[in-house]
Amino acid sequence: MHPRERIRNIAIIAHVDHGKTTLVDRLLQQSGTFRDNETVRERAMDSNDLERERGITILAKNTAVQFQDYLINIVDTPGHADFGGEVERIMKMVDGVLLVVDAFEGCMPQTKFVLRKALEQNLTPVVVLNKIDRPNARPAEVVDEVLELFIDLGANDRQLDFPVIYASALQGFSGADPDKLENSMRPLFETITRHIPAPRGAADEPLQLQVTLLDYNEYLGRIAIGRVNRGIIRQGRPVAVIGRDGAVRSARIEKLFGFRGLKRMEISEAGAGDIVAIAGLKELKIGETVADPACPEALPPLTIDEPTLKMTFLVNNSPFAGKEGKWVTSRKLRERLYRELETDVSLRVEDTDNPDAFVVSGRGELHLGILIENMRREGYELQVSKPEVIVKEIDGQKMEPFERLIVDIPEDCTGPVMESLGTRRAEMVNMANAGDGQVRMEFLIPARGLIGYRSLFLTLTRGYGVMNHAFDHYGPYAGGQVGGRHQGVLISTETGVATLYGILSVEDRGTLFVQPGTEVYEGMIVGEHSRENDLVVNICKEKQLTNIRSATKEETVKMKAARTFSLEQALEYLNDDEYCEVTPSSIRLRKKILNKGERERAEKQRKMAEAGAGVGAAGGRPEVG
Ligand SMILES: Nc1nc2c(ncn2[C@@H]2O[C@H](COP(=O)(O)OP(=O)(O)OP(=O)(O)O)[C@@H](O)[C@H]2O)c(=O)[nH]1
Ligand SMILES: [Mg+2]
Repeated sequence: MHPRERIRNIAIIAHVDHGKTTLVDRLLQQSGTFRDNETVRERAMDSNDLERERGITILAKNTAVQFQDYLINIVDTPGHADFGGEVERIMKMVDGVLLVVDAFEGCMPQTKFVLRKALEQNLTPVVVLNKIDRPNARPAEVVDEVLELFIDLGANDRQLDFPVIYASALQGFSGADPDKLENSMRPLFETITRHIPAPRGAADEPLQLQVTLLDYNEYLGRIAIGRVNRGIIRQGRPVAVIGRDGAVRSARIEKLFGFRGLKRMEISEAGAGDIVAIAGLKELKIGETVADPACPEALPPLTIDEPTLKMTFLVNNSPFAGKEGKWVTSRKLRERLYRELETDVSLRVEDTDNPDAFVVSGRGELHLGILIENMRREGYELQVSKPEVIVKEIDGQKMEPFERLIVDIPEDCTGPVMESLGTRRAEMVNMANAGDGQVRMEFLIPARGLIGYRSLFLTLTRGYGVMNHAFDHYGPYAGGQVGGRHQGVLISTETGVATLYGILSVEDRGTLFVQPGTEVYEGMIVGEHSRENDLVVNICKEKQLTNIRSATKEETVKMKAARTFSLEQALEYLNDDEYCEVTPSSIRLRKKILNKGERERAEKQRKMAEAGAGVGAAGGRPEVG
């Protein structure tokens, strides 16, 4: 058992890509966790497939390193705003945070979000100014920005007294003075052990541990991770588990693990302050307390910020349903969605009147997108609707989520970007001109306004713009239509195979999403119209072959490249009357109503209903003039 005074528990927090996982690599390596001849891949903690493909951390993960006689438990957290719920929860496990800030980019929306949470939990911060090796790094300015951020967030004197370590996680050097850097992470290790307090909690009190993270392993099944709040946890001992509803059940700690580098090491016991993994408690859920059976007292429930975005998930009922996936029924879909709730506490799933449809709410498009991506890889087919922000009623007032948005753009794009954000009801709160042709602007914007904005932003900035945003607060509903897609779409009238001839015949109407040979169905969206209205097209038509020569000529005609969508791009693209169909091998966009005649009838009815409502509203107003 590690003595409590020699334990340090820290979380590494930052905006996306500021180098958290790379920093963990370096800490692991320089603490001698790996053998000299051991080859360890980059960003070793980003262990799941999607994380490696996308180069981002999705799930928080634990590790631990030894420095001198200290055991440092480290939690690597995701930086993307959508996984903020994860970060918040993790803060309950630690006593201090390393706030990593990119020495070039400076403070970003998620830097503020995570720091706010850390200060609220009264954690001890250490600031790591990372990527100091970047040629355009501006450490002095960024340190000022960080200090300002602390003051803005109402940090107390003790918190304001944070140490700053300048570092390059990539190249492995660090130091308290940017001009005297050491070729190691030792200065950072020393700052952690000196500045971050040892965990509190008495080992001689009854056991109490709250499950904060869940993991899964083929051999061990479900693994629960948490910090021993007080007492001692022992392998083989009976315990009481207190559910989130307060119900108490009995269980036994079958296997107990401590963290050592990338591995978990079986241990027989761990005392207050340490972070452990428990296997063999099948039903254990996040937020539950594991306690001494003689004293089953629950720890306070974990509070997590509410979801801000919802989507309808439904059974795939497209004409191609069941062709590509293994799991297609509503029972399977429902089971899978409810199973996700066990590990993802920032997700909500609700049944609807329609047994084939479920409302799924999460923290953003990436959060829900990752769930969909995981499901399609597991063999599910499903359809999803356009993401909608969750509007809440607070004290009788309609409130909607607002995001803090920071854009870095070339100076000459300022006008168009401000105008586009203006129509989306963004309010500028800050603007800085770096003097090198780049401008940074900060906005508060209704989350609605950001749905689908990224592609327009990239067009307006010719691809040079960078945008970053994170949830800021719920504010009064801004009202009216905000954002959305302005272009209509091209819709297939036929079910069949797209031909080169068919595609060429409609190419001047807009941008196609499909290539010759793609199977399409009636009502499927096959392109974007260059105008605002939708247009039906037949891209399956075959040219009447009159002679061989024209047939060969056709083959040599070049068509423009089809536009392809990633899953998140597809979700952003959707309109209210459309679905995205997702299968293990395809992402298709479609109209909810596939048949043109039926679609037009429904549209007419909708317009009539709207006009009816409009007349009613206008009726109260006397006509002037
Ligand atoms: N030049 C330089 N690049 C770095 C440094 N640290 C990290 N990077 C690079 O920055 C990118 C992001 O690094 P990650 O470690 O994945 O960042 P992260 O904060 O874990 O990202 P998320 O988990 O997705 O939020 C990678 O390409 C790293 O190689 C550094 O000290 N210097
Ligand atoms: Mg990471």
